[in-house]
Amino acid sequence: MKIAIVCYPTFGGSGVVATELGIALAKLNHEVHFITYKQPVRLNLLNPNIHFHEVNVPNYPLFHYQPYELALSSKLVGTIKKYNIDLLHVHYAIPHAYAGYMAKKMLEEEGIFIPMVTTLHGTDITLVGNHPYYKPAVTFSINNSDIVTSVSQSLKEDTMRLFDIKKDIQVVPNFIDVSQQKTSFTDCQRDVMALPEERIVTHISNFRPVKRISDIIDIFYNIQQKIPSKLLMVGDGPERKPAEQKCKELGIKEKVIFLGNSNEIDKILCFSDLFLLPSERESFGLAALEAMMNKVPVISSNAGGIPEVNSHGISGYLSDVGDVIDMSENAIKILEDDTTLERFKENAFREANKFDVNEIVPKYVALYEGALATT
Ligand code: GMT
Repeated sequence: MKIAIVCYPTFGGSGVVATELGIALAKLNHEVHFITYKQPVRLNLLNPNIHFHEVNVPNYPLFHYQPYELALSSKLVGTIKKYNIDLLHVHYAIPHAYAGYMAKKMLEEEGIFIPMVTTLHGTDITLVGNHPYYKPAVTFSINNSDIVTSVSQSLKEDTMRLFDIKKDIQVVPNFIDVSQQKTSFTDCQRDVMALPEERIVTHISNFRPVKRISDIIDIFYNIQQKIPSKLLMVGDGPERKPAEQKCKELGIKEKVIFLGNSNEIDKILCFSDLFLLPSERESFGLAALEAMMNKVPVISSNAGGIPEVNSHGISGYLSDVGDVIDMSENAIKILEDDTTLERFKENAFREANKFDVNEIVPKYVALYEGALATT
């Protein structure tokens, strides 16, 4: 098949999933065309089946807001025609499903019929898409996609509750490639980050308010009072500065390392002992799954789709949003002895295997085949 993928090229989970999906499809000998405004951060172009087409938006002073949707839909029309693309898969409804629908309609005028699969990722539904300014356009784009998928059962339920949806939504969970887990667990260079007797606690995100960064600092503050430890904060966003300030005020500045955005997530997770994800909302929690694949147990909230990924008492623990005491106690329970930590690490890895690329990508391929059969 020839598949066009539209996504955000940044560090966010939706872009990562779209990129990994494209890579997996290319390995299965499908021809994959990424169409976005920048090369996706995790995309390695050294595969003859992978192509990247940049969407350019010319800057015109009349426009207060440059019309990205217009440029994207035009680019889609051109690329789909030039490469005889069979199917369009857009990740994140806003504005991708909207632009994709316009491209579909323009192509129909020329007698070209192309199915569009829309994957909902989370904030496109629960935060941004639900805003009254966007809601009618998001509802329309979802209802006019040929196939709609969501990354968790929880997100499907949120979508049905928040929007007037006339389409069936298929749940296709996010995935990881367990075979990519090459880093040897004995050669993690953890001494670069911590003393031998210290545990390493990690958080990775875009540092948006929804991640409850302040809770992470509170939880770590409690942990380090009982257990020698370091906290690695990976990523960047609006809550980073306040978090750095809070660490100073609590007197734990020396124990918390802010690493910024990183392309070396596997290396960081390799020497991590625990992952914190106390989010207010989370449709899935790909970062938690990536941690589990690297044998890192997860202390998380029970928001959204996280319970579909992190199994309570097995791969980590779940607590109510904001219950930092419970999260701290659970973290200490896992970290305080080597045997317990080792058990949780093995469990986390075993649970992560349920989301291996070989289990999940065939589900997308089956949906593509179904969509093509009815076009
Ligand atoms: O919040 C983020 O981490 C970024 C956001 C995005 O749009 O990329 O992530 C969403 O999609 C990810 C991939 O499907 C999910 O794993 C995240 O849970 C989801 N974030 C939220 O729902 C807040």
